[in-house]
Amino acid sequence: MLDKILIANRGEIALRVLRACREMGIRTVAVHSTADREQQHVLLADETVCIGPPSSADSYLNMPAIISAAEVTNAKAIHPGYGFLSENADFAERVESSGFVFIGPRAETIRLMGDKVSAIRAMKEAGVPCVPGSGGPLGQNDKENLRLGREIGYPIIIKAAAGGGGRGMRVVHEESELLKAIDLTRSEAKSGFGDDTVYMERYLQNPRHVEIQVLADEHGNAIHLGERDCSMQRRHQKIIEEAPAPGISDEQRQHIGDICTQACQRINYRGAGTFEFLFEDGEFFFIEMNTRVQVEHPVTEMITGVDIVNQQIRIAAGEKLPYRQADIVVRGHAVECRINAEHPRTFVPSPGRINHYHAPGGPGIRVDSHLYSGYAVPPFYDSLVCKLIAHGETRASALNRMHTALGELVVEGIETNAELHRILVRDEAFRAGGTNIHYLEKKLANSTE
Ligand code: MV4
Repeated sequence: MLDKILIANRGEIALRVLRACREMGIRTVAVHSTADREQQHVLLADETVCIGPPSSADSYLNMPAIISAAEVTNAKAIHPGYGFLSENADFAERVESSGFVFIGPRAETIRLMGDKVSAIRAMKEAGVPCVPGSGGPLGQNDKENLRLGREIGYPIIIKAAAGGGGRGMRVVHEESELLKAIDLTRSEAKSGFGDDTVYMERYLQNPRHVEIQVLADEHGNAIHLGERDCSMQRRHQKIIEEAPAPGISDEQRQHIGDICTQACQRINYRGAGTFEFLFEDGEFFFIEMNTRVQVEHPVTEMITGVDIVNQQIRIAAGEKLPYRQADIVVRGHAVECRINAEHPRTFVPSPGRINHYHAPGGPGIRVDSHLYSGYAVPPFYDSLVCKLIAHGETRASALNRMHTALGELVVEGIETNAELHRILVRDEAFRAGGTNIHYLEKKLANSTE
């Protein structure tokens, strides 16, 4: 087993990884910026290394500093968490070539999935249903692009191959706008990502965002842990996630899940991963694959009992998955509310000192947060400060428990979006289940009219 792991992240996920290590008897190294000396995981870690100034570019994205920290502390492996360097193929490569274990997929897999065109091509070949589209990069031939557009049918979405997560996209409603839109997306992609490759898909107008969690070991075994619905979002930031997705039958789950595990075996995937789908009119359409542990992984852990971070570490250590698909049983329903340090109406970040913090509790409640009374939320990073997770035998019970938990939560000294969550968990349409990716933005627009 890996005896010492360096955690190349901060906030709640760094604490989550630290807890997994502790439980497994693995020593921990916390690397942190000068702004993060008081982070809960830094205070709890066996060893700490300051890797740079507050700016992420000089600390959490500073590859030489992180690898040097692994060298001086004699860590065996690096867990990248999410964000920062977690999906950086060059980092994974440098970690491995420096003699450390990267807790994640092979660098070549990260690279394959980072390019959305090659990801879609690989998934299509592996039998995963994709959105009807160009199936490859667009060329410079206007006539050919117009023909492709007509074949796919309008509305169409142009996406940058190097984009993803909502960056570098443009919707085209009619043929007369197509060529201009391709040009614009191309030049934005060039300046934003240094790669002007773009592709085309049929634009789905009212989909839900449903994703499948997978685990694959180095010995050719792969399982899925069912799906999550992450449709409650604003500007590509997820606000609430849940598992299982409302309205998806056991048969549908097994069908799409089996497709994903077979695809993992076909591409020789390793580690935890997520297949992102748009779900519309009962059909799944693959859009992207994430090669990291995700913010919303706890809802899957709550309904399956599988510790995803523990499994990531075991897989990285070369162990075989201890589960076969038949061992995975979905039990009940789980919901996660992301509590952000932000102004409740403007959504502007609200950093500052927490005078008073009180975490909720009770049956079915889990709190993943690095907050404590007296901690100061720095202004330099993501505004996620607390994840409230509620599990219940039914969706209604999980939502009721969440509502109770939100009532107990106290975060004083900064502003948060907790009140928005209190409204959403009682929202009639959300409670009915199956609201789409546009629901929250429409609701917010109506409430400020
Ligand atoms: C789409 C789409 C509709 N049709 N692709 C946005 C983030 C990136 N992961 C892909 N995205 C979308 N791709 C087709 N063919 C709509 C979105 C989209 C979206 C997807 C998931 C969650 C929230 C979203 C918000 C706006 C647009």
